[in-house]
Amino acid sequence: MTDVIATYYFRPREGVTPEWAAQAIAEEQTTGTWTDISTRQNYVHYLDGVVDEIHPSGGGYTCTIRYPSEIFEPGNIPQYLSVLAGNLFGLSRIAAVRLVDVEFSRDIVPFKGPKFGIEGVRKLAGTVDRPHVGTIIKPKVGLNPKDTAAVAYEAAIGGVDLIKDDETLTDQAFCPLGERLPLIMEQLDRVKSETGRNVLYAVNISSAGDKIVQRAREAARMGANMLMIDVIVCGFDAVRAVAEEPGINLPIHVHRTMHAAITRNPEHGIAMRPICRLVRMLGGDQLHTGTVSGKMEHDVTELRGDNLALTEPFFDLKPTFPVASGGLHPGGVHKEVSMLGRDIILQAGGGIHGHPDGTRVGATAMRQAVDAAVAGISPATYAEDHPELKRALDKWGIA
Ligand code: RUB
Ligand code: CA
Repeated sequence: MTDVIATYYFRPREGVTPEWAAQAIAEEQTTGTWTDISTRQNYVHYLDGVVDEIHPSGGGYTCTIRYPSEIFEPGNIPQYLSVLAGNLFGLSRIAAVRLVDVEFSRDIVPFKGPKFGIEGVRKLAGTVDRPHVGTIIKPKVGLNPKDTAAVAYEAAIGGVDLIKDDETLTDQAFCPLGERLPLIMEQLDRVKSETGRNVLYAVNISSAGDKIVQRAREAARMGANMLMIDVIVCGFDAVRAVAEEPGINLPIHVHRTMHAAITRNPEHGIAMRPICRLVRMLGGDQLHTGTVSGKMEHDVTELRGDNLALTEPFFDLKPTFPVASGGLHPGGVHKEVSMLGRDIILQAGGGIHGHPDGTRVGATAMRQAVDAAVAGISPATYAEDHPELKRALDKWGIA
């Protein structure tokens, strides 16, 4: 047995020493409470959290706390989170605290991780090492199943590798999943017969805790080739439940709506890093981690580290494909690729469907931007003999 090591940033309230604050976290999360207690038997000590190091950092301090792995119930993710990221956020003598990273020990990672991973997803899409291009069907809600499928066809024939539902589209009356999914798959089959390309569609199965596995099973039965789960709103264990369900052999695209409520504040909450590690171990084949040129707040250093957490060696688990999404358009692609590398899925909703010549041309423009970036040619130069890209750059500029 080894320990689980968690790194926290914290800022004590005035008059509270960093040593006291770090110790308060370690005790609250393990065997202690706010005062001495008479029920504490000697044999309980081996479960104590141990404060390892405290360093000044930013306006506060960073510490590492070692948790004995016996305090965790193997496989119980809600319980892991109660230890690593539970009551500590509310301690009133600590002004702010953020879980920055976690190093898990092998004995509490009984999970199989991604079934497909980057290599498996590339195999399905037929790519070797270029960035993938994805799109979110827009408008995010409102289209009927037939029009949704028509947009999917246009995006696929234009060149995207992946199409996904948006986070708020699940199984509403205006676009029932049971109608939308078969119609989209029909259009993707058409694209396959016309071009030989296999385009993936991540259907959003995010739903109640007692329904999501059943919804995944039904989607698989209806011919889905990828599933999408919104991990923060559904809960981490939803990813595991679907990934481990026997008979479902589909890649899982993991979206993270609501994450910024806990990840955005650099002083308080939970960084994206532990979320990356959890999603990878639980079986997410693709995970949103952010862009360097898009519309969502980001920190480039954190983002690159987050993508590394998805792809670096981690026991024997396959790597998870990082997804850059949110305000992306062809003019930002070179920046994304130069900062994030080629093992990346570049997703554009507005940046494809907002192209002046429509979705199909918008998808082509994104692919051209990727080709330019991979060839090391500037977008402006590449656009000289690629009018689709040129029109996109004229509209949105170059990031
Ligand atoms: C992007 C979009 C996604 C964002 C969320 O649409 O719908 O939900 O990816 O952000 P558009 P993140 O391309 O039109 O902006 O990926 O950072 O979680
Ligand atoms: Ca969205």
